[in-house]
Amino acid sequence: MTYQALTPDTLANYLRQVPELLTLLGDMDALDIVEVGDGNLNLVYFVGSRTNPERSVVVKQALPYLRLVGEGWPLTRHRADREAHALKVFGARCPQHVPEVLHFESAQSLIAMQHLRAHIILRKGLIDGITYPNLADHLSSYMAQTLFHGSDLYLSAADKKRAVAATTNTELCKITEDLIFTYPFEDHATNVYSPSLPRAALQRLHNDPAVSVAAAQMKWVFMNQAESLLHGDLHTGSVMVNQTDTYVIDPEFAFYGPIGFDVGLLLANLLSAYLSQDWHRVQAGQNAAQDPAQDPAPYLAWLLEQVAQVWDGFAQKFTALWAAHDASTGTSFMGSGRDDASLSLFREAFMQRVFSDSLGFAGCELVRRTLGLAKVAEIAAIPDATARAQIEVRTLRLAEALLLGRTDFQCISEVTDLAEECRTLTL
Ligand code: SR1
Ligand code: MG
Repeated sequence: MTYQALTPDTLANYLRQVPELLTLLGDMDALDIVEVGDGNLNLVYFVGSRTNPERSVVVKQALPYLRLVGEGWPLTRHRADREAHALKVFGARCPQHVPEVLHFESAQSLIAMQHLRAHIILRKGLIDGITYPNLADHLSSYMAQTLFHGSDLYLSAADKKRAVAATTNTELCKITEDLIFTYPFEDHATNVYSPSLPRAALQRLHNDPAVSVAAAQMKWVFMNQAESLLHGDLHTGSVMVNQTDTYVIDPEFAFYGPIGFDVGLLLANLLSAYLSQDWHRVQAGQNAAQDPAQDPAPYLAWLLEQVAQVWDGFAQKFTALWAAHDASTGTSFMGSGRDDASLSLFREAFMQRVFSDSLGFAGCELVRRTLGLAKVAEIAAIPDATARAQIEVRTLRLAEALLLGRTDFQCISEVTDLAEECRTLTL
């Protein structure tokens, strides 16, 4: 069948012809099919039985253009192949945090997967001030498992090179290269500046050669450091949560890149949640008749704990996987017969370099979420233009300090201290 962008009606007919989905969904005449996609790229359908809510799936279909912009920004549907492959690889490496693929058809660019009915998008949960007791533990485990097992520290040199070749993702990498590392750092036509953002804040960033150089250096690392199979777009909109589980979805940007890119994007989006809380918690207090004086402090502290625990947990788990692998195989990336001191020194230096990379990428992500085309709801949905600009100025200052000082930070508490300082800056 030639490709067809599906509607609720045509999707129902499609599903009838897929035996495994027919079995799973049961009575095909009693299905609710709703398009729920609010991302930037694809169609997303919730498909569920009216008679048995347990019987449901999510169907994701790539469009031949960028949904955020429309047909004026054509895009091949290759990303669905990339996503299906990445879901399978990550699912094998970390099954507890990756939704199961139930069906994939490349010709239709269509993936049917496990429906996470009891979960919500993490970004929304953070805007609503919800805490998740397992969040940092789960996300640090996910990153350690996926990033270690895709690297030369685990795979044979030949397998790793085959994996790099099999996962090129030229078009979506180009989106990242342009929209994260290039356009936000110049006065580009695709940038979107919020109405009250002071020109001085913009000029401070755009006119500083050190910032331009640092952004270009991070872009170079992104394009040239094929360390592991990355998720490639690991922001808080790519995570689904509830009080017990955490799932990482949407790896269509997956490719072999620098380990710090996944870590840095996640840290940046947690920091963005932190910097925007003053608005959201005050708003929640004003809207809640029973709790008019909501104190933002506990939630702010919880968010910074997540930042710290995500990094520390990731570093500890990645290093532990590495040490255990070396011990069980009796050899290491360095070669065989190396003394423990050399092995430890190499691991420490490696993790410190990943830390610096992560902070540089976090800085770029924070800049692009403020000045670039693709915004984040915790900031962009603030209706009070002055309050929004205040948060944007703080975000840009934090971004600049992370980007320029990325190799100076020794530990994550220095980053959380800096975020606390930036949160108090005034326009
Ligand atoms: C034009 S696509 C914009 C952004 O949406 C995706 O989620 C990626 O973050 C991309 O940069
Ligand atoms: Mg996405």
